[in-house]
Amino acid sequence: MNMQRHPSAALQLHRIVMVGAGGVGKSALTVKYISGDFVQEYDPTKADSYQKRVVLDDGPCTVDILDTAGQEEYAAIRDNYYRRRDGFLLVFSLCERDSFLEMDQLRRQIMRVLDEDVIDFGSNGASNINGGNALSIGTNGAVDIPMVLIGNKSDLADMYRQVSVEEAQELALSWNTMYIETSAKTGQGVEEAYTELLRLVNRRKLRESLANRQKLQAKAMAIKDAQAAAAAAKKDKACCLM
Ligand SMILES: Nc1nc2c(ncn2[C@@H]2O[C@H](COP(=O)(O)OP(=O)(O)OP(=O)(O)O)[C@@H](O)[C@H]2O)c(=O)[nH]1
Ligand SMILES: [Mg+2]
Repeated sequence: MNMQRHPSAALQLHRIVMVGAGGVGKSALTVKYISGDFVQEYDPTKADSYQKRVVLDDGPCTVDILDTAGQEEYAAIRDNYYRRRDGFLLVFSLCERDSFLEMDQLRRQIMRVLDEDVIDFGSNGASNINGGNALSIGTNGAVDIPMVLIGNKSDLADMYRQVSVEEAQELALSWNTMYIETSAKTGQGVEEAYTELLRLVNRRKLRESLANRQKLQAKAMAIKDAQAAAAAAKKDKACCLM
């Protein structure tokens, strides 16, 4: 199989964020993914951070997960969570329609914050290759951000479902991303959700690093051409004087 290896695969750190309303299961999903355990009790989060070594298709990497607060009282500090992050898991509960209806708004907030960073990037002229958000403009002109839509608590969906698969898929499609149903209790879809997001992040970084390399090569060629032209002009001048 012809697999493309990331130029610095061994050093990859992928920084992702859990986003969604209070009580939808962001912490429970994160703990399930990190340790395999299910946290039964509800202890609202302010902000927690976890790290795990994982092996993706092209080698090992470290995933850093920022688990944010869904509770409304923390809404004002969310902007800072989204900065300098590579990917986003947007989580709602299949048993709570309001948490689904909040998704589009939360996505807009992420886009707004990352857009501001693009504007900052333009005005101060600094590079965002390593330090900034994983941002680029997609073919449709929208900012292309690695993101996956998650419908959690699938173990309760038979009894309490308030959001259909079709409407969740439709929303994900309108974001140009994928939709996955999970259960932090049974583990259904959990590994897949994180792995799919990490793949999107990885692909994005690979594309960016190739584009940067091409830009550097083009710059080097332009300098070489300019130097050759200057040398030729100097030679012509010397000939004329003789
Ligand atoms: N049955 C079931 N319960 C779940 C699932 N995921 C989370 N829960 C429960 O839902 C409650 C809230 O889960 P949390 O993970 O703390 O929710 P959160 O999104 O982190 O909430 P905030 O930190 O306030 O934003 C807890 O009692 C969990 O045990 C799931 O997939 N199935
Ligand atoms: Mg939490």
